[in-house]
Amino acid sequence: MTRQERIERAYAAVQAHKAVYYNNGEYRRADFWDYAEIFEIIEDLYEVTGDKGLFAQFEEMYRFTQRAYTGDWHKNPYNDDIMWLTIALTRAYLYTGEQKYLDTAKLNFDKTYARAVSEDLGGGLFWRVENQCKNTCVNCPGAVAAMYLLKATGDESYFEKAVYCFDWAYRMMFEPDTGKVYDAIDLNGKINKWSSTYNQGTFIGSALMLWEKTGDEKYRTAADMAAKYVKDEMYRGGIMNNEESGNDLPGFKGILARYIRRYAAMTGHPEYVEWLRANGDSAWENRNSAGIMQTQLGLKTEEMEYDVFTASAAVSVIVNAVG
Ligand code: 7K2
Repeated sequence: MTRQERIERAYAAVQAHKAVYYNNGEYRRADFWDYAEIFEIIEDLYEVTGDKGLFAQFEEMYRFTQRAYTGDWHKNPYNDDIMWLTIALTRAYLYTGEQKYLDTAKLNFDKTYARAVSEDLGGGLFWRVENQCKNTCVNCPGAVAAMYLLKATGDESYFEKAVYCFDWAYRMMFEPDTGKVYDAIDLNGKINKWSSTYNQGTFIGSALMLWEKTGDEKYRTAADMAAKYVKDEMYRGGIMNNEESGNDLPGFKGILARYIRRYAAMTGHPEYVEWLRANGDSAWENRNSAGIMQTQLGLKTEEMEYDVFTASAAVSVIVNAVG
């Protein structure tokens, strides 16, 4: 397939998902962080195409966050949710220069970081306001969010925060010899060693951003190992055909896809984009009559209504497979 054909397929996948789920400026039944991650898919489409026509949709999506969550998200007890939406809004600022996106992102990152950070369990951020566990899904997105805020503001204190969150994940949640990223640790010190596509993805992403900034090979090697683990150990280079059950697992591989694209581009490893393409091709062949794809990328999509986040995963894979 040519690059142009891949771009056309990416638009077709986004449009099919919008046709089913988007109405009146909102994605129906998308939760706070589902919304943030769907927002990021539209941003990925901008990154791979440079199409400024997408900015109107950023604005619509921003307006929805204001209507639904107001400008101050502190009522949401999930610190991770706020990191995800910070990432989406800071990216929107970096592409458009629209100051209000950055103002909202910065205010919410700052408040959330302050309430989540502690020295317990070796440092890092708590997952929720009850302060019961520290999870990769808040610390790696926290590091990514801080690195985007550094780019947006030039304020080096965000770099220190990114290092703090990532180094915690590196020390507590990572197996340097295999590249496996764990999920979480609770206050009793019990570690959940389960690995998932989204945690591998944000670990790779935050390591890459720190490598780009510092040139420190520790970060590059960490990204290499985590990328290798997800492609070669979790999936044996094949089709991602799991994470189909659970509230939010079905959307996770969409998060991985964007960081795999960047990994391939930044490190000169085209085989990683080829892997995304094989996954995207399989999903597309398995789409239903509405152009919707389920999250088991190797299985036929039924003629039924899937959850909006579930159905976004393959869209992200196809968008990011443009490379
Ligand atoms: O237990 C955490 C995390 O460590 C684990 O990986 C996932 C598995 O579940 C939660 S994180 C999921 C939350 C994200 N924020 C919004 C919440 O609605 C959602 O439960 O799924």
